[in-house]
Amino acid sequence: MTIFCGSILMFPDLAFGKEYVVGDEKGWRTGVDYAAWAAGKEFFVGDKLVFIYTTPNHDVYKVGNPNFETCTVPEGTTPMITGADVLTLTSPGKKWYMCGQDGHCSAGQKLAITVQSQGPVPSPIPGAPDNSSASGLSSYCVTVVLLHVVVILLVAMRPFT
Ligand SMILES: [Cu+2]
Repeated sequence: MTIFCGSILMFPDLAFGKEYVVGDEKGWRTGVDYAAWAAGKEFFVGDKLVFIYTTPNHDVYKVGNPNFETCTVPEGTTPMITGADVLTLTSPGKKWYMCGQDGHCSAGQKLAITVQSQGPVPSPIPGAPDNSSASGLSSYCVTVVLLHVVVILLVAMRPFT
């Protein structure tokens, strides 16, 4: 258990900041079911979405729900156009993305995801609510490791008789 806990404490970032290529090998284009792609995936703050597509055939707009539903490009918004756009999920909640090229969104080139606030590591913000079981496990691990350190110190400092 101590070794297991030690691994969690030493390598917390292994379980943090996942990168998702939208559509996997199909990338970002028409003819892909992005609802099916997103189904079953869990997105957390700190994860990244990568949109891979041919330019200038496609682009990526981050939109609100009404624009998403109606496939309307929001006025005054600049799309991402590099063909390999990396987007870090910085806040929890529902997120919507669509292609702004004529007819693409209504042909299914749109993605809706829900971002969760906590990854499976302790929150770096002191005093933040800490209610995930994984975080609970890490706290437990910290306690276990600290107890071991205390016991080792006590044994080491015990006067020889
Ligand atoms: Cu497109």
